[in-house]
Amino acid sequence: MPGARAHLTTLAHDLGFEVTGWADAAPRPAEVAIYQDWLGSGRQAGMDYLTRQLPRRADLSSSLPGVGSVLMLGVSHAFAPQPVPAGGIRLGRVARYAWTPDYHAQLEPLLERLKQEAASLGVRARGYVDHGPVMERALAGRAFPGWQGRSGMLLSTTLGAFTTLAALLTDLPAPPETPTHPDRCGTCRRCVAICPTGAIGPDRLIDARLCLSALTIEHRGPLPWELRPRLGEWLFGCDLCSEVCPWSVRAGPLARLFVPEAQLAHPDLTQFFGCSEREFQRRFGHTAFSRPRRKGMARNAVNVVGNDPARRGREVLHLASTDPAWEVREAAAWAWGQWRAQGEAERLLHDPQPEVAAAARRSLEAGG
Ligand code: B12
Repeated sequence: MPGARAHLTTLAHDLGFEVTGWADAAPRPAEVAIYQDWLGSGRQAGMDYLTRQLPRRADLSSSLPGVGSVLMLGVSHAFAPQPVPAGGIRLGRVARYAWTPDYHAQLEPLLERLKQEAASLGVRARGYVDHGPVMERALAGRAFPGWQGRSGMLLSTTLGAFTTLAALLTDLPAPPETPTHPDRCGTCRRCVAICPTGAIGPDRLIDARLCLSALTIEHRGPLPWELRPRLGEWLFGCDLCSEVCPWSVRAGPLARLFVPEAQLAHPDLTQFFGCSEREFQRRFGHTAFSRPRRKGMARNAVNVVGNDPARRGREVLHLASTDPAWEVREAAAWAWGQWRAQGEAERLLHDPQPEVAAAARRSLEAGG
């Protein structure tokens, strides 16, 4: 249908997407090979769903038969700093994308609206945001004025790195021309230099075993001992490689569609303790914190407090020491060690869970 592409693009902007562009949906063996190689090297850590997605990512027609072109959509989550609410223990940093209620839930209805509009034009469509079997960055790199930066982030010339992506697969034919967007990283290596764990490879791909984002959001169980100090103040996700990027600095805090909440930017750490998983989900189910679940957030909170140079947040460590989840008590045993609080660590020597007792021993030994 003539004009369908322009019509859908206009609607996308009206709905609040700030960057849009069309990409050819044809398979790209070179990108599939990069992905396969990344999976093969183990850099996907425990995210097995990424391996299962390989065949569908490689061929988008398995998700939408007859797919010809993809409308790529970008929306800014570049927020200005939020005020710290009064009360509670508000330590640690949260990645900006989680300062607003879960973006998947916010974008899915907009994708549905685009899909309905497409249907009214006789176009079949299917929307995805984040966890779908779609190489979002690769497609966005073809569709937007942007490129895959040295940090691995898709950098938009207008929005910088703080750009959430979404994709609308359509059975419209491939766009007539696919412009090429030059790499504008130049000699800049700020993102590589700031990463505390060296997670960014020279091939611009991330080793999720080291990435602070993966460790605080996706990793289950105790955090690797040697990486705990390097997590520093990160409670949920990490924005370091995005915030030092000159393209993000230049773009500034321009988010419009997503609205930040100070309570999510600076949560009271005590909220992650003394409640059941069900209560936690009732409070945070609409936010990104629901992914690591209560015990993941409690573990991360303990890590933040353990790393706090001013030793604030003692109450968090006390709550953690008697937490029902052994992973949280294990983190407490480490954190007391960081604080050189020998007496507190000693109390955990007799914990019924062997991993907790072992962590307490290790902490005490490290403390001399
Ligand atoms: C798994 C995943 C993660 C993992 C692994 C990260 C990674 N970089 O691979 C973890 C948990 C670590 C993670 C972290 C983050 N993520 Co994430 N993640 C994903 C997810 C679901 C898949 C990514 C993937 O397939 N990785 C595998 C690698 C091999 O693929 P790739 O990086 O996309 O690169 C492909 C192509 O671009 C191309 N390619 C690669 N290098 C090059 C180089 C050149 C020159 C060219 C031309 C092409 C090219 O080949 C690759 C294979 O096809 C995507 C959503 C999606 N469906 O794509 C979100 C996504 C990439 N994540 C996103 C975000 C926001 C983040 C965080 C910033 C969150 C945070 N603040 O904590 C961090 C950033 C870490 C970083 N520097 O990349 C956004 C990124 C938006 C953007 N502007 O780039 C996405 C797109 C989600 C979304 N819908 O907005 N993430």
